Formats: sequence, structure tokens, C-alpha cells
Amino acid sequence: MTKAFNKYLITAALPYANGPVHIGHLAGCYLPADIYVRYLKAKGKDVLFICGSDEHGVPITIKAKKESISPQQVVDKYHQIMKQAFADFGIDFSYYGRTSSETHKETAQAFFKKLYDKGVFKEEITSQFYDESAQQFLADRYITGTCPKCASAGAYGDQCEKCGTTLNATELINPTSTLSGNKPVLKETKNWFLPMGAIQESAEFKNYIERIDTWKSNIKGQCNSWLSEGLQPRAMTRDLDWGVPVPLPDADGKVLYVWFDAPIGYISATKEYLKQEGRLDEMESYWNNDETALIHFIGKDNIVFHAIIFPMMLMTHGNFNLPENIPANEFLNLEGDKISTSKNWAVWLHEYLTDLPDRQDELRYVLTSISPETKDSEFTWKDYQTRVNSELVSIFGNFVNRVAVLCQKFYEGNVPTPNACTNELYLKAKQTLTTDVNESLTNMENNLNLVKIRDAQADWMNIARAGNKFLAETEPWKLIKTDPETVKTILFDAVQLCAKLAISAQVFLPKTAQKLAAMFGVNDLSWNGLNAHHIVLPGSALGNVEILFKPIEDELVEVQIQKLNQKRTQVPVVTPEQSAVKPEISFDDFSKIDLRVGLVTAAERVPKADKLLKLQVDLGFEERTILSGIAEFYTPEMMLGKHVAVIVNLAPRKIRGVESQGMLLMAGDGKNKLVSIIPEQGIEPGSEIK
Ligand code: B3M
Ligand code: ZN
Repeated sequence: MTKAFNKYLITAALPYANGPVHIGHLAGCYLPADIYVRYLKAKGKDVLFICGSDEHGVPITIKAKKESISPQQVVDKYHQIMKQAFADFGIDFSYYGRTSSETHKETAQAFFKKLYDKGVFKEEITSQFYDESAQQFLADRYITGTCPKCASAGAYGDQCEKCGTTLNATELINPTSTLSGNKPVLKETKNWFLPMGAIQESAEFKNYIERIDTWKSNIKGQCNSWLSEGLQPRAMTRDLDWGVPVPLPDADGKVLYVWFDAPIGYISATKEYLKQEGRLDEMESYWNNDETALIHFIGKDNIVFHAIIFPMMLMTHGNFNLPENIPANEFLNLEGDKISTSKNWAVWLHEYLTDLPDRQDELRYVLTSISPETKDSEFTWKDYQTRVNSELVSIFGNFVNRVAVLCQKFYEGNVPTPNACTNELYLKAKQTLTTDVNESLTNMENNLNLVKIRDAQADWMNIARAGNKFLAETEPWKLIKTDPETVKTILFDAVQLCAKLAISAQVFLPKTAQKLAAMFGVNDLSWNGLNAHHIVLPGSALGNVEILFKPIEDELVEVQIQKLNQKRTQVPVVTPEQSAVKPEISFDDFSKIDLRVGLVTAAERVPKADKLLKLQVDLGFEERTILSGIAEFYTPEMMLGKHVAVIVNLAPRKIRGVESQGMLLMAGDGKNKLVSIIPEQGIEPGSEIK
């Protein structure tokens, strides 16, 4: 972005309302967008931050089929969950809309109609795959087959996820309908196509696309590869029964392509917001005004739609702003694997808050530290712990806490009055401090302008580092005995630094910034304060002093990792051992096994045995010690209070010097998963299982 703007329309990709939000969503799109927006607002810019649920498209209908509910029920459920999760993590949208709204339907239909009336679309009869048993045309995601480019199986009708190639369903080798498993047939149908190849050649598009040279390289790379291959016409309507109906008389059973209607969601949500605020007359000033910057925050899988297709829609419609920047991020991985909703390999935002209440800023901090800006990055719980403990707690938290405590101790909780002190030690340390802080502030600002939030946050942390260095060099806790006047000046400076930390923290850690501001009496968080000499006045009283961050214990990290592993849904692979059934036994043989319900009354790890838990199990008639090889999947806390199924007449065995007096029944796939067999309802210990 080369020009300076005062007005911004910032969008964040509309997430599909087919599942809750996880850390990958947050890191990839919503957090960087939120940080950038908070920064612009703190600078006094006029900013609208628009998002909403993408409630159409095949991902929704697939989810509905899976859960045996209607698509409407799917989107109603997840719209609420997503909206709440964003709010909980301080993602400060001006408006969070939904594409099933009436305003959206009208806006999208009018947009389509305008293009139609202008003769933009090419009407084409094509042969599309049709599932005869399900009696419906198959959307791209309902067809799988072998990729014609890389030959891997399981490619979808629109894209091969292995090699990333965009496909037409008819190019797939051995296409199969995912609805019935049958081979689909080709059937003729009429649809409306955006002639992307022709638009690519237009002067307007050529003029627009020049600006991507100043954008991030991932965007440039993807766009250039698309454009150099030459764009093909793409259908903007689909034969589907879920979506915005095509507003034409001869279009029964057809809806707008989800990638046509979803980005229009940015427009309709703006409209709803301005209407709600009684400012509908300002619509054009945001969407059709050279002085306003349109910026789309997205993940890398959405690049072509935002950098090429949506701008083509906007320019053929006429009068719209085109994106000024698209800071697309790469992906976040989790503990060595791709995040996957279907495999339940994710840290879900709503679950995070249940397990770690009130710790949203810790997650914001860590995700920003590993923001996948230039390449895929990785979240691990161990790294989360390290960053919280050694940075938020030990550097930032430690600094502000020391300053507050010293003010309490020496000045009854007031900010001391500085003086023209000549202490050499102080003067030298102060000079270093000023240089370090100014440099960090300048870097932070530059990085925020470039949407390099990871570096910007590191610069922010450097301010606290400089503060710690200043205290370590001047040692006010010692100096108080020999030169109390200088200590006043030192702590006055330190308080001002805490105020600067609060002002700048508002973009990264909004909750913490509020607490810090309250603690040091910073009433005005506007960005200008960063250049001020005195933000907090001498003599003013500190507010409530609290510890801002507590260390993350090892136990918590272990529990989270175990939880992840436990909840992971494996693609079921039946091993030969599993499919081979053991030789038949008689009923008499079976009845020799005495199976009972037990209640776990105590549980602990066995030292030096990673896999073993030592359990006390109440069997009603007696209590037994049982060793069980489940420690990779269950913590002692998880087993405590659980009802379990126990073989009680198995000969006792000594394991690691302890006699195990029974065995728990567990189900496992032999490697990744082991779950305990528990009675479906509460029942007395000792009850027989048969
Ligand atoms: N819903 C895809 C996604 O969630 C799509 C984005 C729409 S942005 C207009 O990744
Ligand atoms: Zn492929």
C-alpha cells in the first residue's frame, strides 16, 4: 500500500458456519486483522471491520447430511458459536453478519442482476455430473476421483488438495459421487459464467493487477501462476438447493455460486451495520470512494477468490473500490500435524476458554508470536507454555509488577515526582533506555503499518525488556538507601514506560492493556501518548495492582496434549490382526471370566513408567490395586471417579514390584487410541457385567 488513507474498510474472511472456530482460524486471519484494526483505530482512523458467517455452499450441506439436520439448523447453530468465540477473544468486529440474511439475499441478487443486465455473463449449457440415484446435480465437493495432474486419489471436483491444482469435475479420472458411491452421469444444464479470460485482458484489470507487486509474495506467486496459465470462464451459478436463488425467471433449482455470494457478504454486512447505526447514507463513502482503503484479511486458500474473482466482479459491476491490500497468511499446524476439523485435530476456541478461563490474551500473544505470515508455522502446547512463562510472565509481567510494587512500597501507591537528578548511573541508564525504547517503538509502528504483526509484537516485548534492563542497571531497591531523590525519578520514568506499554498493548492484548491502564491510571489510550513525555502525572494514585500473568504449569500442558490425542478421530484402518477373529469358545469358557463394575478411588503415575497408572479400584466387596497401561491416554485426574469394567478373577501379576490385582477393559486400535469401557449409566461398584 503506497498511499496514506484516513478511512478503511477492513474485512476478514467469512468463515463457513459448519463448525466452531479453532486456533488456526484465529492465527491465520482474525487475529492479524483485529490487531491491524485496533492499531488504526488507536491512531484515530475511521475504520469499519466487517465479517460474518458464510452460510451457503456445499460445506454446509455436507455437514447437514452428516448430522441429519437441515442446512438452516447447521448455520443457526454454528453462527452463534462462532460469533461468541470471536467476541470472547476480543476480535472487535464493527459488525458480524450472516449470509442467510434478507439484506444479503437482496444485495447478492441485485449484484448478480446488474452483471446480467450489463451482459457480463456468458450463458452456457454444459454437461454436469448428476447422481441418478440421489436425483441431483453434484456440486464439486460431492465428486471425488483421481487428480489428472498428480494422480493422487481423493481429489475433489474443484480442487486437488494434494497438489493444489484447481480442477473442473469433468477432468477427474474415475469420478465417484460421494452421495451414493456410484459413478455419476453427465447431464445438460444451463449456468451463467463469468468470462474471466476476457476480463483478464481488459485495461481495467491490467491496471488493477499491477498493484499486487507491492503485496506479500504468497499472493503475488499464486496470482501470477493463475494469470500466466490464462483464466477460464467460471460458473457463477450452481444446481443446488441451498443458497441465494438465481434472480432470473428460467433458473429454478439454481443458486448463486457460494464464491459469488460470499464476498458480497462484505457489502451486505456493511449495509446492515450502517443501517443499524442510522448511517446508511455513508455506504458509498466506504465502498465507492478513492479515499477509502479496502483491505481483505484471508488465509492462503482464499487468495484467488479475493485477489482475482471478487475484483473482477466489482469492476464489471462498476464504481466499487478494489482491494488496496490482501495480507494473506499461510497455515498454522498443530503438534506436528495439519489442523483438521474432520479428524478433530484442533484446539477449539470455546474449549480453550473452558480449560483456561480468562486466558485469552495468553493465546493471542502466542498465536501472534508464531503468526504464519510468510510460511506455515506450528502451535505446540510446550511452546505455548514457554512463551507465556518466559516472556509474558518473566519479562513483561515481571517489569510492570516490579514498578507497581516499588511505588507501593516507597510512595504509598502513588507516582513519585521526578527531579533534575545528576546521578551518573541513572543518566547513563536513562540514555540507553530512551534509545532502546524509541527504536522499539519506531520498529513496532513500521511493522504494524506493514501488517507484520509478529515482528511488531516482538518490538513491543522489547520495550518491556528495556524496562527490565533499566531497573537492573539502576537498582532502585538498593539506591533508595543512598539516593532516594534519584529513585523518584527512576520510578517516575518506569511508570511512564508502563503507560507506553499499556497504550501499545491495546492492539495485541486488549484485556491486559485495560488492566495495565487501570493499574497505572492511564486514562487515554490514544496512540499519540507514545510520543508524550509524561502520560501519568506525578502524585497520581495507582489503581488496583494485580499479577497480570501466571505461569502455565507442566500439568496443564500434559492434560492438553492428552486431550488432543484422545479426541483425535482416526480414519479407521482395520489391521489384519483386528480383522482376524480368535477361535470360537463355549459359553462355559466365557462364564469363567468374572467381570465387574469398579469405581476408581485413587490414581497416580508410576515413577519411571511412562505408560502405567496405578489405580485403587473399589469393587463394592473390596478394594484392589490395579496397574493399567493407559497413562499415554489418561491422566490420573481423568481416571479419578470413573466407573470402569474390571476382570476380577485374573491371576495377580507383579509389575514394577507392585502386584496388580485385576485388569481394566479398554478398547484400542493398537497405536493411536485407547479408551476405557465404562457403563453407560451410574451403577453400584461390584455389579456384575455379563
Ligand atoms: N467461507 C472459505 C473459508 O471459510 C470461505 C471464505 C469466504 S470469504 C468471502 O475458508
Ligand atoms: Zn493433484
